[in-house]
Amino acid sequence: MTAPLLDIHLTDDDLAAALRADARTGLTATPKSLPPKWFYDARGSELFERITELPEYYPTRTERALLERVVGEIAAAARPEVLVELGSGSAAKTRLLLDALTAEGSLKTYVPQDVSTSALRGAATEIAREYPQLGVHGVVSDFTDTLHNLPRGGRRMIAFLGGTIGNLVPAERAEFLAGIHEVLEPGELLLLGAGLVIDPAVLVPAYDDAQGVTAEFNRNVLHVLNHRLGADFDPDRFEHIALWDAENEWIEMRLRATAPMTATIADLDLTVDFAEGEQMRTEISAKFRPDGLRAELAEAGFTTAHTWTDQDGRFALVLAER
Ligand code: AVJ
Repeated sequence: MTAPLLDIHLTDDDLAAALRADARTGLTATPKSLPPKWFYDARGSELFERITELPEYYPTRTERALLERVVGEIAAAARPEVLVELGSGSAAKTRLLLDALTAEGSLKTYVPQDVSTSALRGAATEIAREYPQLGVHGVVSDFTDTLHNLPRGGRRMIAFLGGTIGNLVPAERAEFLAGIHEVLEPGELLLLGAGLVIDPAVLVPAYDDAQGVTAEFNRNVLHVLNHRLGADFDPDRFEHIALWDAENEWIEMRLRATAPMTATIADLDLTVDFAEGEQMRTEISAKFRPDGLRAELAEAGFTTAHTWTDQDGRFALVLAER
């Protein structure tokens, strides 16, 4: 086995500065909001792993089963030499893809990307050991603004799975997809996983589970501000809200102040007041219609090669070509 390469384009200082900027912007805005990327410290990542195992949270297992069913078709259609995986957090899907792509015989290099150096180093080392014939070249970066730091050369397929595209509002999505289009060469590919618009009676409980794991995940962003920015939020006095916005076709998670509160964010020299009942947006998770997804990809310059969906029409995998 060759030790994996690791390019670090994002330091702890960069991350700390980004958190400070996001917290200041979001907490001084009206209405207040915080970006979902800050859920994922060690505790938040663990809570997300628990979410993926909840009976109500269908996306992860649906995408996985779909991928299991069609990964051979994806491999045969795509035949990439390089697999780039954005936000390579969870390893199970990676192995499905790597198994199929190595069986197809085209794959030479795996490029996992993540914001966490420690998570990426661990995952890259593990994959390098399991797939000794593959070159592994990890990239520590923020996927929304560091696409240009991806290694070039060899026909690439960028995989962006899990439905994380849904965390972006339409304008951000357009910019993100155009950015991917820009870094790809003609003939290179994007494999996108996206949650579909389904019955809100199924959708909403997936983001508001009976055990309250999602509620704790939502409140975790306040724990992150407490630990990383010396804030003094009382997370337990914020209530979890998940609602379906039918017009925008996204799930919106919010934290609702159950009493009037003042929080001090020491590292920002900032004090923020919450009125009783005030709601702060912490995440959108947009759901798509296959036509809409293809239209957004076309708008960014892609041609859509294939769309696969599960039998219940809950999740889609789209293979798009530059
Ligand atoms: C990891 C962004 C795909 O939007 O479904 C899970 C995050 N939020 N439960 C999603 C999440 C609440 C998840 N993604």
